[in-house]
Amino acid sequence: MPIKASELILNPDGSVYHLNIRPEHLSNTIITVGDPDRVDSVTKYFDTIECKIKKREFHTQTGTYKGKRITVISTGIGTDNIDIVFNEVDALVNIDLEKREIKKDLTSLDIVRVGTSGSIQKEIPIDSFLISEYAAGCDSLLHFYDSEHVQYKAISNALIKHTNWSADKSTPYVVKSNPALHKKLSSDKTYNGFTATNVGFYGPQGRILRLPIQDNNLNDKLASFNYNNMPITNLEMETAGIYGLAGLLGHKAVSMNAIIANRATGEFSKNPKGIVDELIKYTLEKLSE
Ligand code: R1P
Repeated sequence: MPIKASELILNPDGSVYHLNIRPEHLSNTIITVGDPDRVDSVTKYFDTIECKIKKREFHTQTGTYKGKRITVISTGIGTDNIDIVFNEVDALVNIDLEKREIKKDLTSLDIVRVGTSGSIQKEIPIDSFLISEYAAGCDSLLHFYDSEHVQYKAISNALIKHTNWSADKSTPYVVKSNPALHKKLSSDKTYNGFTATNVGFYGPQGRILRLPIQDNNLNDKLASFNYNNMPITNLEMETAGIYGLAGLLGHKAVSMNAIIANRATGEFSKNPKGIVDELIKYTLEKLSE
């Protein structure tokens, strides 16, 4: 049965609904960034650019870096957008858009997030690079999918117990990076991390401006959690969704974080753009090796 027009929405030119791109616009190696302006910050290092396509917060450019074809896509902020980007990117390679049928031979994409993040450990300083080996999703995205088989339940159960996690909040899910891609992007320049992906920037990450929060000690409890010598290292807003959906769809993913804030010391980078630029160059070099 073909997938109905209401379920897989295509634009009149055959492109997928939100990303606005067609299969020929996509490389099998993808860099995702949160900020749409960061797409140019990546592709300014490219040898060639073959397309630039925008719709809403989703800006896409495909080109080559040292001869390697790479697509850069902005996701905007949050795992709700990750749901859109990952399902549409997957449809571009794994669904025959004319027949509206899942292809027999599936393609596995390499997907690298290049984003910013705040450390919650004193020892992981601002202006460093962190690569997320594991991620704990405090959003609910993965719970909408049949996803038990990609989750690390023993870790999430330990986390729930350690933090005395309120049942009013979505149950955290723990997911993992692709080991081969994690290894390829790791070096002595990267801290290895366990990233907590939060559903907001203020209350959900323990920031208090005017509103009191449900658990004043949540960040301290996350920082003191330790599963087999693996503490939670940093907070951001996409990685767990990326790992969860990549795992379910059969893609390889890893998340690279420029640490621009340290929540334990209260510091913020004096040059966040500079460290993001360094992480972009590092990631492009590693991908082209
Ligand atoms: C919040 O300011 C945003 O910055 C971080 C968070 O994950 C969230 O998307 O990443 P990006 O800089 O990649 O957007």
